[in-house]
Amino acid sequence: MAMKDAQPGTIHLRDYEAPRFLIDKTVLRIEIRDDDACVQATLSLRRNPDSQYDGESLELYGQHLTLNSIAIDGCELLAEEYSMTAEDLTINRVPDQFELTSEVVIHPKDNSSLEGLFKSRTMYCTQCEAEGFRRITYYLDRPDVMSEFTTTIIADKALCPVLLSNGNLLDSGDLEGGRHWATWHDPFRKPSYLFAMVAGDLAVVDDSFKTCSNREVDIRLYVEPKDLQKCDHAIQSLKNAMAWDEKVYGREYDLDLYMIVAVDDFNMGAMENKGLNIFNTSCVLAHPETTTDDAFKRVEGVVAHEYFHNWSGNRVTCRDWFQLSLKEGFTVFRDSEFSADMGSQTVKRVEDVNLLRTVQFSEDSGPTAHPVQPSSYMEISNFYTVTIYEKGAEVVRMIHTLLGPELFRQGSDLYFARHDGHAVTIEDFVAAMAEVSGRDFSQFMNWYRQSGTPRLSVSSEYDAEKQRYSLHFNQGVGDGCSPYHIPVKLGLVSDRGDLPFSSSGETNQIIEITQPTQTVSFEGIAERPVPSLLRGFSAPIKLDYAYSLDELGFLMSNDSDGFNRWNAGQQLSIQLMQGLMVDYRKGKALALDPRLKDAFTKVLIEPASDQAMQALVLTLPSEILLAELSEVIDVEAIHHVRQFMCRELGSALADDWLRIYQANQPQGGYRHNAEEVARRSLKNLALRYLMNAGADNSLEFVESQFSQADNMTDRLSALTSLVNDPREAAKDLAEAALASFYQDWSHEPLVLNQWFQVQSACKLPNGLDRVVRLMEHQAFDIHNPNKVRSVVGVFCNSNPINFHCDNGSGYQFLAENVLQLDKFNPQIAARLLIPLTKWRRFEGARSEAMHKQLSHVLASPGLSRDTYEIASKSL
Ligand code: B3K
Ligand code: ZN
Repeated sequence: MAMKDAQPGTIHLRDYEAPRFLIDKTVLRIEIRDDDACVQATLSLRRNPDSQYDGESLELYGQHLTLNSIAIDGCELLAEEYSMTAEDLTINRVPDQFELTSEVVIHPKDNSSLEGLFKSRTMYCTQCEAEGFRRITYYLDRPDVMSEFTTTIIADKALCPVLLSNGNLLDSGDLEGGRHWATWHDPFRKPSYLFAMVAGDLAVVDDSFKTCSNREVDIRLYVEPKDLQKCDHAIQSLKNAMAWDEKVYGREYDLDLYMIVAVDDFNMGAMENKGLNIFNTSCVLAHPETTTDDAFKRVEGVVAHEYFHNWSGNRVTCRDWFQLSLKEGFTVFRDSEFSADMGSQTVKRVEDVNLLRTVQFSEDSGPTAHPVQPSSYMEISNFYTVTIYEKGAEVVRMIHTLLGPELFRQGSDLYFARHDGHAVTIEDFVAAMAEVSGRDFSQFMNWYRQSGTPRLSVSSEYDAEKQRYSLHFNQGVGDGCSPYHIPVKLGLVSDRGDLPFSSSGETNQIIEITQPTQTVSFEGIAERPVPSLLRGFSAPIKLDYAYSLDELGFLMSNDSDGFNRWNAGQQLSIQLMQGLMVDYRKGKALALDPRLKDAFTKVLIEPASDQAMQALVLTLPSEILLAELSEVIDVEAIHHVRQFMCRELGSALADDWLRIYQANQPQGGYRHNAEEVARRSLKNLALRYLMNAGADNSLEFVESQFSQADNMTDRLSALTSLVNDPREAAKDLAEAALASFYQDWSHEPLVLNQWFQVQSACKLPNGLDRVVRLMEHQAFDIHNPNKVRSVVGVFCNSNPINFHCDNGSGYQFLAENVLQLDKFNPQIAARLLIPLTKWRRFEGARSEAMHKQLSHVLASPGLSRDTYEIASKSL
């Protein structure tokens, strides 16, 4: 809805009211015509016995619909019997039980919001979560109205030979004039947000999976014919996920058919529609020649995520959208455990925590912060956030940590059994966990209801005489904030390894912090240990403990917890870089602390059992993380100090990097397995350091890797190093490499996205000019969200030194693009605006310039509800 003068209203959790009517059956007939589509809906409605409502009117949601006719029990309604606004249709008087039929016309070809029924390239497809179904027909478009759907699709047979919807194919046939039809029936009741249909000219890859009860499930992956070679990884990931969910959660797939359709124009990663997932091509297609190892991982994770939703989201769904994290937090936790099991636990944990600490902590301390269970919203699309997803997953992880795997499984079994086929709340989920464990989760609920990242300060005390070691915990509980229930997994590390706790004989213990201040003492501790706190990142908090640099170096090599070994290294680098930032601001010469060099050397010379971990330990914290940790963000200081460290570590350890680079050259052709992925990541890190150091032969290495690579990981890594190299000699090489890369891949949209990303993220000066030119490139398309994310999104989120360039032109660029996008795709526009909302974190001039552009956005006429909400909350 365009916001003219009226401000969009706010919807509150406290106002939740059970639906006044229910829809037992939904029968749809969707006819795709040359210029539009005609949707006939037959809904079996009845009064909801659980509703207090005793009035006679019925209100249905509907947007951008042209109504042709509407009837109750076959009786056409007269104009005075109903009324309409831009967002709903109200029938003045309805019986207690009746059949409502309606016919509307919609315009998929003009639907650039990519919500509801829209066209992506040659294909028609839908996206209904959260409130897109109301753009298809008048409906009780809310998740607690669950219905049995039967859908007939009619379309031109030559243009759209494939017609799909949820569930099973009932029947199909030909019609006159080269048209045909197909009828699908989904036996599982579902909310309208899980409805999907697809019509297009698609190729299919067939496979099957035998479930634990020996049922054969057909797997079908629909793609454009040119992408048929890129399906293996997604299919294998799906089969792995199906087997994993049976083993770990006892969840079997329920239909005989599981379909995935890949589309190019999609607002997010993928959508878990019952039996018919729709995926952004970027999250399903993978082939070594076109796809990096990171993208392979993403495909595995997203395919699993959508599959796991079949239980956590579809069979048991959300009562209302305030419960979004009920399905998203839980499902992210599930997919993250799955990915960890498929690869390395510690690597996956480090990746997740990096995302949480950079993006989620930043959201949680800014103007769009919200609890995992929000209490209000203007536009629900704005709430598909890292808080709902990643922090939500961390909260579920804490429940898992508190209960242990067996009780957690009993809790999830109870949850699924008790609520199967229902729309429920976060409280219902936690109640199941409380019931099986006999634990009291009332204080724990603060994790769901309060926003902000808790800070836990810890200090230690050792009494040598009494052999007692004490830890004092203090949760700095802010105004109006109640203390959290924080599980802190810890160990005590000495020169001889972890000390056992006398209470259990174990070397790990989970301490539950519930008070604002709390002291925990351990007896029988014969020497002063170094505490290893928050092992495995057992709670999503900021932990303060005054580690000395030596203690961090010690933990880096001696902690038995892999995550904390990595974390100690990160803290060590962070402390040193923060010190250098002070020097930089004072105009002092920078110097590399020998302790970091020593720590790196140790890691470099030890034969690593896990090269992926080795690479992560040797990777310095990102500029984005350093910014997030700053009181006031000094973009230049962060950039220059980090560049300095990369250069110094590169040259100080050049021999080691060279040895690593050479020792890990591919042997015997490309393979995609955990070991080879790890090897590539370490090798490419070594190449980056050699390039940073400006090593003599590094340009030769990078050039030959670029031209000889037999996979996209190595090729793109070389290209990235080349494009970011400040040396004069690298300039022409980089230009040539970009040109030949484009030549080779101009027919592959997903590869071009990477080509765009490398350039948008380039840290060399004049970044904005480059990005403006990229947007004029023939391969750029502002209507394709992947392209917008690759160019504008990457520039504004991942290229701070250029986005925040002195004259404020980066901010103006972003504001202009947001306003343009807002006219046709509000969801993407609102999301893109986020970097400007952080204006309070920057110093004077930048802060003002950002504020000015944000105000300009808010003052612009006709803003969408999406963009209005983000802008107005941030000023
Ligand atoms: N449930 C979808 C997200 C829908 C976003 C709507 N704006 C994908 C997922 O989380 O699995
Ligand atoms: Zn999800």
